[in-house]
Amino acid sequence: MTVGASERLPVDAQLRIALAGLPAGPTVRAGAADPTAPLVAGSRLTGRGATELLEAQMVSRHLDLAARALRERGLGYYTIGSAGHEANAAVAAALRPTDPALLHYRSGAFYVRRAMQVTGHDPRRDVLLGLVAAIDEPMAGGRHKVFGHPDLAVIPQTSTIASHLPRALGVAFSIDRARRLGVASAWPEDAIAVCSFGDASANHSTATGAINAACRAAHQHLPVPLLLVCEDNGLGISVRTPEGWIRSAYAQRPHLRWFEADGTDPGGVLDAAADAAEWVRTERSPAFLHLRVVRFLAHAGTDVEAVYRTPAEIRLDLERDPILATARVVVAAGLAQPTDLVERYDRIGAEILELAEECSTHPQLTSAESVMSALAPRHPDKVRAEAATPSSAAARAAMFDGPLPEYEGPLTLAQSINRALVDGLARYPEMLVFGEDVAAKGGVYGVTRGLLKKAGAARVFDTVLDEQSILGLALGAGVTGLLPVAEIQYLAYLHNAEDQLRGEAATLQFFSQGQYRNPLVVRIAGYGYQKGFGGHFHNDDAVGVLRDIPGLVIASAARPDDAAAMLRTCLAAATVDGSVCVFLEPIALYHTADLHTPGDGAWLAPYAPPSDWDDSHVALGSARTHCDGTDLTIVTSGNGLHLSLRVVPALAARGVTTRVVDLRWLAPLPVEDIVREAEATGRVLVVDETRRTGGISEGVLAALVDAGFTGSMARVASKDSPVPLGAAARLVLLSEAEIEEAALALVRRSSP
Ligand SMILES: Cc1ncc(C[n+]2csc(CCOP(=O)(O)OP(=O)(O)O)c2C)c(N)n1
Ligand SMILES: [Mg+2]
Repeated sequence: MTVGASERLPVDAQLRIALAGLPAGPTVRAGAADPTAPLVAGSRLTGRGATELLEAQMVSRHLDLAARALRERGLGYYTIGSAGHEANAAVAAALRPTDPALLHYRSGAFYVRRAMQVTGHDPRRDVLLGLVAAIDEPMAGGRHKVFGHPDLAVIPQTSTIASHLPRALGVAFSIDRARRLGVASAWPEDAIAVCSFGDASANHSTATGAINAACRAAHQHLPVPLLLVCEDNGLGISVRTPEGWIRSAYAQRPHLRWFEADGTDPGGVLDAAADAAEWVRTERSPAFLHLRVVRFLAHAGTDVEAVYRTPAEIRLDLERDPILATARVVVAAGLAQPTDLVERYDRIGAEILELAEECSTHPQLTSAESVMSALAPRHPDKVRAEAATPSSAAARAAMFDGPLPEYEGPLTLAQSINRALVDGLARYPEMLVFGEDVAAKGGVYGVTRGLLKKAGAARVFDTVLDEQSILGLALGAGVTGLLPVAEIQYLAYLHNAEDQLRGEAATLQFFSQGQYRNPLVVRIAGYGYQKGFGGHFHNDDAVGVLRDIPGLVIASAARPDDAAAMLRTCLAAATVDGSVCVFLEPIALYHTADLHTPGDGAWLAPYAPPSDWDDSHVALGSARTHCDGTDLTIVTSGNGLHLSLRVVPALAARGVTTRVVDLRWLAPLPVEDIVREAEATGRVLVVDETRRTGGISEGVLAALVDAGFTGSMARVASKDSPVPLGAAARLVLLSEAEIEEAALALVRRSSP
């Protein structure tokens, strides 16, 4: 049996009948018509354009049919199609193949039409290989069915609806920002970003936030060349979009130019898309193109639309087939006769089925290693070399515009991070620092103070108060070639935007085999111990949501000397490997100077400049051991380091000598160092300032168990509770007394 041997689906059968039944057009007179002339005066649709459009639409339709046929035989794994949406091919025709595109999962005809603009590409093969999860699918390599290709400037999307809009905003913003900064960009200077999505998706807060951010930027006269294309089929799976809703929500939106077209009018779609693209390209301002389309073949292969739609409604849609609409134009122009089109349609279908048959034999991924090979590449030697390479003395001097930090004397954690950011700005002309209140105010805690003045408003700037847009900006900047250092003001405020890290940032290399990357560093102030101030949201320590994101780097610096070197390492890892790094900063230690006694200055440290090979870099996943006791190993991080080191003398007074391991990286966890230091004493107390559940201690203890550590283990952690205001905060946060008590108990119970 061949792939397509089963009965024709109604949409397929109906289209063939309708094509055959079109009234015959004028006789074709070879060479008489100019293929480059408009078919209708004033329209951009030419004879050649209409023929190419029809070709792309038919190819896309047959790819959907092949997806069903493959699925039926258990050879394909994806059936969400583009059938009914093929008017989007005209949007591709109106754009340049170098305009970065972030596509809706029903923008298949766009993808096909764009591939036709670049010689040597076979979009049929790309899509079919995706459907069968073949290793040689050019974008995701068998990890997902995506529309994406590095040669076509199509950035692959995950299937979380609307999650690509913040990145699209970021790409649009970065096209012009890269030009302004004079740094290399992945896109031409006059490119525009195009982003398609469904009508139901247009309601998602991720979408509305990104569109709002684009409009706000345009309001500020910032260039945001973003073409938003809403492919409105009136449905979100089974839920109807109220008639006229998209128009009423977006047609009158200030700073968002409105364009619209009906999918059954190919010339109209091309003209509207071309007008919109031209407007966005020249004005560098966002536009919204509303495409009215229909959805054939239900939501996906498993969706029975008869449950929520009437047969009459489904039948009526068939009359609005965009392929039939283009065919009408082609026949009416004398470019082909109806019988030619049926023949062409069948020929394309047969070729695609044959190709599908061949693609279905291609191998899939066969090992966990090969699946994960693209997730988060790590080249520690290159990262080390990159981190240790200073910018020129002149560049540093110009950027610091004052004494170099290595001559400033001992610095606090906040000061060290600040100086490392300045060094980064000197080293990487493509580096941007942005977030809420980071510019003029210099951050809530002064960590970004002075950066605006030093690096200028093009590189250090405040953003809209929307964490999804902040991260989206970073994602778009990263994929464009910039080095974004975004700030999320508090850990609690990452959570509303976390999918931008989880679903988007951390998966891009995975779903593109590293052909697209979004290097980025997200600085987040967090953790507790702010002496009762701020309540839960300013003392949040929920690191579990980060620790379980595959491939994410999580830095958690407690000391000023570690912080500068770790930040430098994150910038280097982002540059070398495209790493996605979260840099957690303990607010309570920002301005801490002392450890044991007031005035001891033991929490201050001199700044190691980037040229100091040993001190200027901290390898990912490497811990630091303080003290060299032999009775007990405390494993900790963040505020836990400060608390634990303060307990060391008390333990010594009780005859227990301690070594304290600062994890420094919560991911990758420094397993080798943990195990070595555990073996050194045979006893491990994990001191976790976060939570008993979902915090850090579970991972550390599991790593010790996995490594076969047979010594004694215990843990102390903060309570599984939000942090209350005032003195009550102390009731749920881990205390020095608890650490001391747990340490002594562990030593007691494990001593002969
Ligand atoms: C954030 C999120 N929520 C829910 C889903 C499940 N889901 C997939 S498609 C879809 C409907 C999308 O409708 P629309 O945006 O109109 O696109 P269409 O499929 O109609 O083209 C839903 C709810 C999802 N993918 N992502
Ligand atoms: Mg829809």
